[in-house]
Formats: sequence, C-alpha cells, structure tokens
Amino acid sequence: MRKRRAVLALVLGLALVLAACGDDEDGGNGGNAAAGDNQQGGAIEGGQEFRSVFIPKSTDNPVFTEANDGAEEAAEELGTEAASYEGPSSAEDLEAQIQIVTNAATQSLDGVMISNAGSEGIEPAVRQAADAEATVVSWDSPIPGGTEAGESLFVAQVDFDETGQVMADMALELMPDGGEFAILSATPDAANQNAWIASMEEVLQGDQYQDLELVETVYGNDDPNDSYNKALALIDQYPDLKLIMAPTTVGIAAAAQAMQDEDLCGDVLVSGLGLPAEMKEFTLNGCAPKFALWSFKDLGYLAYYVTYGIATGQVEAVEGEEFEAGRMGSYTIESDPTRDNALRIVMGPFTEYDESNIEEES
Ligand code: RAM
Repeated sequence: MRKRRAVLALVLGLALVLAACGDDEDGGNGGNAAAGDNQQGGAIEGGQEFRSVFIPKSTDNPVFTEANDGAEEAAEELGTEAASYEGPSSAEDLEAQIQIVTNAATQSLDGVMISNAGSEGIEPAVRQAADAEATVVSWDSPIPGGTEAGESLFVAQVDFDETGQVMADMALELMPDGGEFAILSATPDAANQNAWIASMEEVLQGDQYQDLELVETVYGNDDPNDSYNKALALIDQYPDLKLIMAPTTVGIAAAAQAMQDEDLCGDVLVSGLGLPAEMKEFTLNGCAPKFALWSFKDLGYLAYYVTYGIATGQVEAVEGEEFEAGRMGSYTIESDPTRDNALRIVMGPFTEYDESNIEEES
C-alpha cells in the first residue's frame, strides 16, 4: 500500500513538472486547455469554453451596440458562449465601469473586453481581473498602463497618430483660408479621445496648418444634450468660429444638430468622427460635409476573436506574433507606439465620408 502511494506521488509529481514546462513554453500568458496548439500565424479555432464580458463606455451609444453585434457574430462563428454585454448607462459613470470589471474578477471569467471610459482609474480593477486569470483586452479606448496594468492587448481601431492627422487634414480642407475652430470632445479623461487630440495638436504645429487656430477644447461627455449645449456655448463665446471638430460620434451628431437648429449650417461647419447612419442628413445638407470613422462591428468581432484566442492559449500575446482572426484575416502584435509597455494590433481602415459616398455607406 505504502509503495503504491509512493509510485502515485511520483507520477503526480512528474505530471506537475510537465505541466509547468508546458506553461513556460507558451509564455505563461493566460492560456488553458489549448496551450501551444496554435502555430505562429495560425487561425484561431473555436469550440472551447470561454466565459466573458464585453464592456462599452456606455450602453446608450449606438456604436457600442454595433461593436457588441460584432462580438456576438464572432462567438457564433467560434461556437462559444456570447459575452455578456454590460456597461454603465452613461460614459461619465466611471465608477460603474470599474465595478463591472471588479465583478468580472470575482466571477472567475475567462475574458474581459473593455472600452475604457476613463483613464488610469480603471487600473486596480483590471489588475484584479488579470490576477484572477481573466484575459483583459481593451478595444476602442485602452488602459493607459498597458501590460503592466494587466492588459494583454489593445485592439486599436486605427493608428492613434493617424487619427490626429486625419482630423487636422479635414479641418484644413474645410477651412482652407484658416480661422478659428474648437474641439468638442467626449469625457475629459477618455483615453482614446485625449490621445487623438494630443496627436492632432502635434500635427497642427506643421507649417501648412499655421492659419488654423484652435481656440478651445470642451467636453460634452458623450451625452447628446450636454454635447448639444456645449456646441451652442461655443458659438456664443466665439462669434468668428468656423468649425467644430468632434472626435466622438455623440459629439459630432449633437453639434451638427445644434448648428442646423440655429440655421448656421455652412457658417460653422462640423467635422470629426461620426457614425454614417447618424450623419447622413447633416452631410447632405452641408452642416457636416466631411467626417471619418471605422467599423465598430468589425472592431467588436476582432476583439472577441483575439481575447478568446489569448484566453485559450492559442495566442500568446507577445510582440511580433501573428495570428488569423476569422473573416478579419491576419494581424501581427506590435508594441504600441502611443503607450509605454503596451501591445496592440491595428484594425483599420479609416473611411472618410462626404456627399459622394454617404448614401451608399449609411
Ligand atoms: C464615441 C465614443 C467612442 C469613440 C467614438 C469615435 O462613440 O467616445 O469611444 O471611438 O465616439
């Protein structure tokens, strides 16, 4: 009897050593069942258990519903459980978002996919979720502290510096003779908008933009009424204002509506990042002749795919790694040039909209 126990202990010990070696090989990155199954560049395969939460900045914003539709499409394709869609009802309610991430940690979820509504405030909760073995992937708006804060990867919609360039170029095209313009942003500490604004301000230093004068940046908190009122306040305060640049789908639609209601379309133009379905009317009537965006549905699809891939050990989440995510094709993980100690993949592309394509795209 004693001897049999000793043999059993030896076998168990060996199994543990082998399991530990396996973990090392796959980088120890959140993997479970399928660790090491996937070769570099391989397609992420479905069928494994994956319990997750998909967290928008707020549930009252249609772009996030589109992203969640994409995540559901990915779940169906992979034959996995759809993520539960949970977010604050307002993008200003940072505490509610932090609470959802904290809950994910206590529920032992495999994946947390988040568009960070705030800035560093979310980091203790992200750390808690990562320590509880959840794979945390940000999409749309990243976790500032990156991998050190517990984020495995950021699924960037487009390159953040390119966003600044695109907005500066649209501003120049809309006011070729120069003049005053203002930025109407989302919440004051939204990680994505702040990075885009910083990059736009840098681009504006270039000689060709010297006649564009940025007078102020105001915040409508991704709330339609608040954004509408902030747009009205801008035109009151700056009678010579020629353009409102809104790097938020909520802000741009509200500002365009405000200019239309004030009969100011054409005098004060509106541009930025907008949802084609919400902007069509304003593009065709000249309130917002030009704006840009990417596909939120594709972004949600890709975020779900790669989070599942990391959580199941098929993707290690290391720099230089290539993988294939269903209908979105191949991506290579790279270090994020806009944050220290952070990894990203870039989805793209940007689509610019104007009267020539708005009808077919919306
Ligand atoms: C709003 C949100 C979102 C941003 C878009 C452009 O819907 O702030 O985070 O990506 O605008």
